[in-house]
Amino acid sequence: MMPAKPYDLVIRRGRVVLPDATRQIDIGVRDGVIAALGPDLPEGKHEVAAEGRIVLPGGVDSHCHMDQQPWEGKATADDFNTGTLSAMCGGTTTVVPFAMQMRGQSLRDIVEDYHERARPKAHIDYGFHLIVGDPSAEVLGNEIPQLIAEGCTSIKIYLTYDGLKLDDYEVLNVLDLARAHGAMVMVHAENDACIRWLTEKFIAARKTELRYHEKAHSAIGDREATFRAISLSELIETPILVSHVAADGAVEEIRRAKARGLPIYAETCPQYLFLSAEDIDTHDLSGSKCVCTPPPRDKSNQPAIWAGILDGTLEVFSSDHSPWHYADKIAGGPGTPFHRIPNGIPGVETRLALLFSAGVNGGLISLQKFADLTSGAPARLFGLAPRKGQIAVGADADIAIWDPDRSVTISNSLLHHATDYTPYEGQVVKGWPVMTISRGDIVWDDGKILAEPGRGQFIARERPFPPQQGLSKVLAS
Ligand code: DUC
Ligand code: ZN
Repeated sequence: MMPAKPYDLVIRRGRVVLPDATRQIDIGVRDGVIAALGPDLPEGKHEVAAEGRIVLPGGVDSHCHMDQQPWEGKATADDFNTGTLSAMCGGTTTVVPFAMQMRGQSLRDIVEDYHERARPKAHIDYGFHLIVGDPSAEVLGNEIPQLIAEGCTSIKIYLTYDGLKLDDYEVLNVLDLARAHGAMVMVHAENDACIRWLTEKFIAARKTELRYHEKAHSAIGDREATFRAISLSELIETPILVSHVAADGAVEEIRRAKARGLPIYAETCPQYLFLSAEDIDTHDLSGSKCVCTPPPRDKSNQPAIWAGILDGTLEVFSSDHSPWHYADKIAGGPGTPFHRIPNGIPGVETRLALLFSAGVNGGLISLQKFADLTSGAPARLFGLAPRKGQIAVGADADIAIWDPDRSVTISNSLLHHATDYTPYEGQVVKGWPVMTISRGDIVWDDGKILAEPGRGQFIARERPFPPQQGLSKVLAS
């Protein structure tokens, strides 16, 4: 019998976080794939000593904006080079940014352009969600079905934002299409009319300070839009994922929908646990560093977000990384009214450490739960599993090795994104990713960047759900 080919890499004696247990074992990697898990594996060509470390599946960040075409006037600060570099240095091995179609554009053209932007620059693997801002007959009938067949198996829709927002009729069309093709639909669920109406009233009353940003994006509007999205999904009988859940009302609606057996999934982000409306409420424009939508809410909302994480109402923890240079945030100068501050904050590199510190080291969640929120669940829900999202034989060797005891004071100087600030400056975390491995390559080794732009690969994702050919109940009745 031929002797087995040696492993390219063996990760030795770490505490390996498997889907159902944590075990002190070795991981043998061959040809970029996990080939063996177990004690005392034979020596590999390359060895990594992981004793005392926690070995987690590399993070999957299923909500991050990179090199997106101008959004509210300017392009995002990160392209695929700096965006994926930042992700990888934070323990993430797969990102799914957004190919964004606005009114009048061809989605096919946007996706082709996005491939060109990503291919030469990405350090780690990536896929694209399809933002559908103009669900014309051509887009629904031809472009989206082809793009889904090519591996872009998720759609993002907005219920607010000029140039992007869909009305309920259009939402129904998109949901119907997703049902037929087994795609996931992510919904940005804020009530557009409430935002516009409240903004107009505040501005007319000269209430222009940054703190009115949170008030204009009322949590009542989030609850309404979340319930509406759930209702439209129920009518069409197709799953949705509610993006960036920020407040208790939306959590309650999602919990109720799940209790009724509806296939409603949901995501939250670090800004709803580790920032609050207080961070925006500054006398100068420095609070703009935390302006995003939905906005961080009052601190009293944070327990509801934790409760949603703990009871499974919120199954995905993503970053919504959407970086701006600070100068672009404050380009309007002193006194800029809240509604003229561009929305979005960076966070792709700090997402995992913030949750690990407060969640795992804080004793709130297990390592399995952490791995599922940040890697397993997004991989399953967005068609990346079983290749991504878990440490298992046959999966890609996408791995992050953590020092669970390292204390780090977050500072922008530590991070690799292109923007010049982090909203988490000064926050102290315990637990830090010290090595990232992507398809068996060590790409980040405790301060050393070992990857070149362009090594990341586009991942054609599976359809998350079986395509439904039959009529939904309401049409068949
Ligand atoms: N909110 C989003 O949903 N996306 C990008 C920026 C933001 O603030
Ligand atoms: Zn976003």
